[in-house]
Amino acid sequence: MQKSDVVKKILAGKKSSVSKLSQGVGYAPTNIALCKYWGKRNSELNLPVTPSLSVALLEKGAKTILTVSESEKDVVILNGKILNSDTGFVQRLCHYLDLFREQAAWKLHIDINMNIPVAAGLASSACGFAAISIALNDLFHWELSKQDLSILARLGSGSAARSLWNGFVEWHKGERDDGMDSYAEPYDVTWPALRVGIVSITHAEKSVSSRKAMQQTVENSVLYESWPKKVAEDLAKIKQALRTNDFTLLGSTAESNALAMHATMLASWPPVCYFLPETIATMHKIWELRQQGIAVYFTEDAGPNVKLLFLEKDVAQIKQVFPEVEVVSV
Ligand code: 2P0
Repeated sequence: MQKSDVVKKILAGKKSSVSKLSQGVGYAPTNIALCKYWGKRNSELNLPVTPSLSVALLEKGAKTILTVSESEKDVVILNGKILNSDTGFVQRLCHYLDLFREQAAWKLHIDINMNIPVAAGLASSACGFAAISIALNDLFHWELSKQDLSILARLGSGSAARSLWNGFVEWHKGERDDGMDSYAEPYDVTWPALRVGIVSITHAEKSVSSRKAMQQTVENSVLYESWPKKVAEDLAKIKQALRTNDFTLLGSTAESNALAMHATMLASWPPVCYFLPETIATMHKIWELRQQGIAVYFTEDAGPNVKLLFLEKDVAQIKQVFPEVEVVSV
């Protein structure tokens, strides 16, 4: 089963033709997984080995405007700058758009504005591909459900399946070979006092893509076989924490889940280590703060940056210890 077969299923009876200068607009928030997605059962369709659960960051994300153009090729503009067409990011986007072109009939200006660094472990591909799927739906007037858009976004990047909604979102792993049951849905609780603090260690692009790191971990990490069990336990605990507003359970489970994910990749060969010395120093600072009775936990993705989890009442204390932290509501 190819990506294009899934697109055909979802777009059956819909048109993908437009006139020049038509526009489509999409916005998607970025998301931070509290229970991580790490490993695929199908890498063509980005079908995960396990379910995962994330929280969207309010006001952090990607806005994309697609304009049908007369150019001979797609032009990608990121935060006002035209990107070179042979960068990995542009090639990935253009291949994704190829899935929706009928006889290459149209080319696009793809104008993306993102207020998070690209490819530094802050889920830029998640909000990027979700925003593009929403903008395509707008451009072509497909009127797809969010469930279908979640599937289309997943074909661009797995974690993009979760970026269609604000708040807490669960991505079901699904069982089917065609992935039509592997989409995300909101987990319907709110937690207005929860805060995410972004401690940026570096904005540099990561040295190993999460895609490659994930594949290598599944293929040769001796610890990977324990990962699905860990996720099943953590997912249940996180849902319980969300239902009962139990911050200690939420924070400790999310932190433990992230560390277990990093342990699986450290145990692969060649080893994958996204931590920099400053990442580890930040982790120790957080553990010290907890010793002092401050309820702060962390999570980390495929990059060296650290995301703190804490409650609104502790914002001042957290800012004192981490003056450079960017505090985001969820
Ligand atoms: C997540 N990450 O759940 C996990 C945790 C990074 C660490 O999803 O190959 O860019 O496009 O499906 O979604 C990053 O991987 O990978 C990711 P692809 P993706 O957020």
